[in-house]
Amino acid sequence: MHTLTVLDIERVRGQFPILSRETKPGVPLIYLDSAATSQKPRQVIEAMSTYYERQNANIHRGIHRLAEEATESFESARDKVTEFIGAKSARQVIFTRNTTESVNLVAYSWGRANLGKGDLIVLTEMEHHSNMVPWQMLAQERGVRLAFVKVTEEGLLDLGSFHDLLENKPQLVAFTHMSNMLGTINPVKEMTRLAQEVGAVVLIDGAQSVPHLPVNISDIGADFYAFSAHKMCGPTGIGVLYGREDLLDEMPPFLGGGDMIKRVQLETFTVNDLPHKFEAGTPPIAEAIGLGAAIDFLTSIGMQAVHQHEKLLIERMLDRLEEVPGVRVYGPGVEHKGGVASFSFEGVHPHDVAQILDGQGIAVRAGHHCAMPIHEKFGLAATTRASFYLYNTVEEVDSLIEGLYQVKEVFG
Ligand code: C6P
Repeated sequence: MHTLTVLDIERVRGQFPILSRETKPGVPLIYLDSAATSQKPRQVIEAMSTYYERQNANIHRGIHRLAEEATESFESARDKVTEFIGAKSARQVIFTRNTTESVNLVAYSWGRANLGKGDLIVLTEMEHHSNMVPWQMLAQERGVRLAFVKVTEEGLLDLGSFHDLLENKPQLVAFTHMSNMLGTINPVKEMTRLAQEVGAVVLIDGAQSVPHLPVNISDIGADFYAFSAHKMCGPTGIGVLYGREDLLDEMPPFLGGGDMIKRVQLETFTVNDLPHKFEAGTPPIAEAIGLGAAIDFLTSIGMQAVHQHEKLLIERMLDRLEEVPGVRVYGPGVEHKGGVASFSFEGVHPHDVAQILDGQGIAVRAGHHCAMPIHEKFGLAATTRASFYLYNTVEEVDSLIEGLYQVKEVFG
């Protein structure tokens, strides 16, 4: 069992309590929906309960013992994020609610301060709604133009179309590191360099990359980078916005309230230093501590090992899907693909596929995965998507394939 992987898979799985549950008597859970949200290891759950049981207090405010300990745990989580993503300073790491809020923060603060009528934002056709709608809102409000890098039939970004759009000297270029529908891993370092050469600010949506690949943001060189804790073994309710320090310094605050100020008078206020300037109100303290524990967990395994393990699973999945009649997989081959496979099944609605699989304990996602434009591009309203993480096994991939044969049987 599990001989091919670089991970000690039984040990990894043993750390996720939920993986030992059954979905109904005698039917073990096969969780293939980690692109939506990952499962959480025991050490994340325990770090959060320890905070509530031993340290619970508000941070940056009190001078009592608990407040000091809570502040230290919260800020130490920020230090862990800083190191994990290769940022130069903790001042560049802003805690938000999720990737979506991180992108919105940039659109509201940087976007509204810097973009106006006639300016150009370049996005791609494969963006998640989170990296599309905030820019559409800005475009509608300010008369900013939007243009989209094309996606090829194979599911790769058309770099010729990227080059052409850069000739129009966009002010902002925003793209995903890894597509949540196609699984495509984009050449983000090269794209960042090219966009910055024409003077654009670059934002990368890292919601699907930071959890699954080794990511060094300083090496990539992007100006902004966004991701969520809940997809990387951490809790819901906390995300990260990394930003270039001089840009963050110049940007106006996003939300106003406690903690983001230095001094408040009746009519005016002075803004706090980074990163607190962008963290108004009581932050998600237990969640930050949980994210810190998730980073310790992932670091102990190694992101390269996580990535290699998922490569093995996706390779197996793509190989085996080929033998199932009527299945079409979207996105590139394994060379450019992370652990995500979206597919259609001729004559069967994705919701029906997901429902039959659910009867066998297999959790997959069916729908547009908050990426309607890329589905439309391929003439689809929805797909079924299996997505992997470090706790999935080759045997689970095989169970999925067997499940698909059952779908075939039911629908003839
Ligand atoms: N994609 C999926 O099932 P939030 O919801 O803010 O944590 O993440 C948004 C987001 C942004 N970009 C990409 C590439 C994403 O995949 C996601 C979340 C989930 O595919 C939920 S729709």
